[in-house]
Amino acid sequence: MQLHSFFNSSTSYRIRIALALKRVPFDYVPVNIRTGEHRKGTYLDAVNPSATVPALTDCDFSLGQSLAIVDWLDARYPEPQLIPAESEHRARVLELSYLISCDIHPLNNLRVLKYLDTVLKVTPEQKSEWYKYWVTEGMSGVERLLSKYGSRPWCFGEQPTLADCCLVPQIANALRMGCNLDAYPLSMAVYRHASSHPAFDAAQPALQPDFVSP
Ligand SMILES: N[C@@H](CCC(=O)N[C@@H](CS)C(=O)NCC(=O)O)C(=O)O
Repeated sequence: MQLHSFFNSSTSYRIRIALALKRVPFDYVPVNIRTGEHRKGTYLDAVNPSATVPALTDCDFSLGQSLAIVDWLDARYPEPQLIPAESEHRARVLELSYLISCDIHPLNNLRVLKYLDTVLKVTPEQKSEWYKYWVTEGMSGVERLLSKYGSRPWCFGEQPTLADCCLVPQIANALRMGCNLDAYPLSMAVYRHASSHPAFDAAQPALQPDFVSP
C-alpha cells in the first residue's frame, strides 16, 4: 500500500494517523503540492484526478478524498473502527469531521490562499486575517459541539475516531499559522492528549520523510 502525502498537508496527516492507529504498513510517496506535483503527470491521470493529496494506492486501486479513504480503511482494516457503527455515535463523529473537513479546511487550503495572493493580490496581513477568521468561525463550532456532545479524553470518549483524526491536524495547522486557540480549551485538551499517543506522534509533519523546516 502507498500513501501519497505531503508532510504539511492536514488531510494527508488525517490518513497518516488512521494508518498508524490501524497499524497498516505503507510506503510513503511524497507529493510536493508547493511545486504543483499534484497537478500533473501520472499522479493526476492515474492516482488522484481531483488534484489533491492524500491518495491511497493498493495494487491497482487508487483513492483520493481523506474521508473516503478512512471509510475504505475501516471496511478493509476494521480494528480500530474510526467511524463508529452505532448510529448516534457515528452521526456525532461525522458531524464534527465534516465541520472541519467541509467548512474549515477548504477555505484555508493552499489553492485558496494562492488565489488570494496571485489573483486578488491581498497583502500578507489580509491573507493571515482571512486564515484566522475562518479558523475562528470553524473552531468556535467545534468547541460548541465538543461541549454539548463530546466526552474526554478524545472528542467522543475513550477511543480515537475520525473526529480526532480531523481535529488534531486542523489544530496543528492553525498553530503553525499563528492562530491563538486559547478560546478552545476542549479542543486543545484533545490535541494535548493526542500528542502523547504513539500513532498521532508518528503522523506529525516533522517526522515525515519529505519534511523541510520553514
Ligand atoms: N477534501 C479533500 C481535500 C484535499 C486537499 O485539498 N488537500 C490539500 C492539502 S491539505 C491539497 O492537496 N491542496 C492542493 C491545492 O490546494 O492545490 C480531502 O479530504 O482529501
